[in-house]
Amino acid sequence: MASEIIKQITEYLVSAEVEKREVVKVTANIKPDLTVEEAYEAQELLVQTKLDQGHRIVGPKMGLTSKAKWDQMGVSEPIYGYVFDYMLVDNGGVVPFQIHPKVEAEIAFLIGEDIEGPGITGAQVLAKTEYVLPALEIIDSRYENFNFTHTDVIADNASTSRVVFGNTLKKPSELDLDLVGATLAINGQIKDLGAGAAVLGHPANAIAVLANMLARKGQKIKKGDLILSGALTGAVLLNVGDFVSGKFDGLGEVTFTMG
Ligand code: 0L1
Ligand code: MG
Repeated sequence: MASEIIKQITEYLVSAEVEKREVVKVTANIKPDLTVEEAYEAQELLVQTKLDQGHRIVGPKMGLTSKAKWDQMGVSEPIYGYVFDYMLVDNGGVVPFQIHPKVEAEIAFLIGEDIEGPGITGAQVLAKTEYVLPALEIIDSRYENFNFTHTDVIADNASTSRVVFGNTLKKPSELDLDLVGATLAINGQIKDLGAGAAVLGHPANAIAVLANMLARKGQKIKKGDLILSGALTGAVLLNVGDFVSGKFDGLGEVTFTMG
């Protein structure tokens, strides 16, 4: 049973999302000493709130998966959140503008068998992955100016807002995912680029870390989960009307317009 303060944090963040309103970070406004455990408790309550509203989980997502982000945030572990069905936008579609969206190019994993930690490796993840596919993740922190601490962003469902999956599905054995390059272009101009190795050396490593983090809570990755493994590129700020294109080596193109 969640404590009153956890309920207050969850309500604060859910209403900010629904009302498309940025708010002061939880650690400045509600609980300065918010721990990682409490932040995931608030996230779990946020997830349960959405499930109670009738939304469906598409899969978990990994965030803060690069060494550069760890140094920036003063942490040594990625974070995770959850993607829901209402967050999905068709490839080529219009993404509704929320607060201050940013886009990242990612590789998604469609999981073919349950993956239960601890001790899971990237190789084990690849063996249990049905397909990999390209994705553009739109993150949209509910916090003013993306100003948050590690625990704030965990409570805020890792800034998750919208996701556009591409249409090219490949078996993981068909690609060297660490070598897959991606470019991110806005209105025809390349704004950033990267490769799979930016994600903990190999995107499958991020999924392995997820399995091991979930195991601490007695949870696992489930068959059928469609999981974002983390950003190959930096996060690029978007404006209304922007046309966004992510091109992935061997995995095709993903596009959307910012509505
Ligand atoms: O998906 C991500 O890597 C984002 C994690 C949260 C950090 C941010 O909002 O920049
Ligand atoms: Mg991301």
